[in-house]
Amino acid sequence: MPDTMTPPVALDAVIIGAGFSGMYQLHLLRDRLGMNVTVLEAGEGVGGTWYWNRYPGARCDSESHSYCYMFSRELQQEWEWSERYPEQPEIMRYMNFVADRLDLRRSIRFGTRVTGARYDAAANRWHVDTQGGESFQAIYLITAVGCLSTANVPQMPGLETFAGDWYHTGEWPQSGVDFAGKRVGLIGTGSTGIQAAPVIAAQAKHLTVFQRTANYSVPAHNAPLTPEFKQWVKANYEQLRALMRSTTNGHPFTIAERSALDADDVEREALFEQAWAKGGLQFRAIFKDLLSSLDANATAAEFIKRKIRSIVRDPATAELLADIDHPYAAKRPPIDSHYFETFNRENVALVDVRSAPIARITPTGLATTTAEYELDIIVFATGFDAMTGPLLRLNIEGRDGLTLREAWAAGPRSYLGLQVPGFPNMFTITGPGSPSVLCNMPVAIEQHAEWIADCISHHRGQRIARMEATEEAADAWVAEVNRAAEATLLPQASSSWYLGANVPGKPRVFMPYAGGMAHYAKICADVAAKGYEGFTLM
Ligand code: N01
Repeated sequence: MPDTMTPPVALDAVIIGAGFSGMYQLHLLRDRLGMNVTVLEAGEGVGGTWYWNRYPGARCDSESHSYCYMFSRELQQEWEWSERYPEQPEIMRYMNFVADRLDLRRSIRFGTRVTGARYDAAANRWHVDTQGGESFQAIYLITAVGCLSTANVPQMPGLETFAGDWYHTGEWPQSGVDFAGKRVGLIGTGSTGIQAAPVIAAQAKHLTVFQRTANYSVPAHNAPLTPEFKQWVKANYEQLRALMRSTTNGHPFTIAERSALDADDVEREALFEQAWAKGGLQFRAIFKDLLSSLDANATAAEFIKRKIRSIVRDPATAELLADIDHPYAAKRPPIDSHYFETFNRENVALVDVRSAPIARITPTGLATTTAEYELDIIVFATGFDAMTGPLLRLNIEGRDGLTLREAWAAGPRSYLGLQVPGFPNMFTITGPGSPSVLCNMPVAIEQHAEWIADCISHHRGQRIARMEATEEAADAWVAEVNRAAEATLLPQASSSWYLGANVPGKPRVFMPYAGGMAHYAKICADVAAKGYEGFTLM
């Protein structure tokens, strides 16, 4: 260490990230276990993904009464959501409310980006370095970096020559973007592009949506919450919490027990209409087998395609939007506020960049292989280097010099999505191999943060200094993650970020655990009950 450097700060635990997961983990370790903990956060405030994703229309697809912490009755009773789906600024207000209420800020270093973390076996300590030159030492390293926090900006030749402005939705300027009078190009039709398009179209002079893969979407039917509903949510705190923890995907609704194939055509259509009128992610739950049977899935797919054709007036545009190449919900299903209706506006055009791909960005816009488009602003709604990207960019080095990048060269490999062999005392909240993105995130996060806190508490009590997942346990878990995925239609969407297929060169491995949140939580509890089976404890 050069003389000029200050000695590292010695801690019990370093947590990276102050979003939903980092904030709760801090509360558990500091306030429940009395540990000396620091959270390192790149942003200038709490909020994690919501701090950065400020794009127009940014709103959570989980319903607000379930998109919040449920570990504390007091927090739930004190907070009141205004709309069925919380908008980004309201989520930020909520996160700040929690940070204040739990007095979290004093343990968080904002504006502090982690550039490296190295395990020192002799000292049994993690050394964590930051961009600002600070150094921290801790027994435990806990990554709370989210699954969708590393922007994927496609390598398009000529981007540096573009005379206008360009933005990725996941790194949106804090000051916002003024679209008035501008010709805007929006690349990407995932959940983000589908949320942003209607809002940009209402503000810009002209919007061109560049679609490579057409996508399903179901109306959100967002609306202000009624006083009766708000009261019901507070009165039913325990029931809601228990329901969310007992379901496959952590949402406050259960999946129907009937098959789409058991209903006759009239009955099935009526049920889909009912689900469409209700809107939101619940659409998937109207039949039990939409994600397990291709035939059942086709009934939902055809229903949504008929809806698209009935909404979009120009037949050629409608055909392009309904020309969807994967089963419904095999990619994360978007929900929208007037997305398909947006294509009926005079100032909106849809361009198919599957048949004629984007060739380059020009100084004045964008060129596909067949045409040129003049643009003042380009918005990349092109997604993320999901799940592994946020972890790999931390430059983590474990035991015997093994880097996480080397360990995951063929794709992520973990035990329960919680620990990686070769990386002792490192925990990955909602890491690859856990249900995370297939679940309502706060539910997945609470389960992980609680399991980690219980584990650390147990080990401190038993004087266990080191915990590491075994190679055998990780191999068995990877096999289980693959088995669970294969039991669903999820791997059938070939361009899905669940598979890493959206980032050129990324290994194709189905990353989240598709066996269901409640089932997964039980597996984790059993592992703990059996004395942390599958981990080496020293
Ligand atoms: O990203 P995506 P997203 N040329 O990867 C296209 C969560 N989320 O930011 O499918 C042209 O889904 C790409 O095309 P293709 C949610 O989990 C949550 O929309 O690869 N197009 C696709 O259309 C979601 O799933 C909320 O052919 C290119 C799009 O860009 C996840 O974030 C709200 C391209 C990327 O879609 C990611 O969603 C919003 C290229 N070179 C998002 N490269 C909540 O409500 C990519 N595309 C919580």
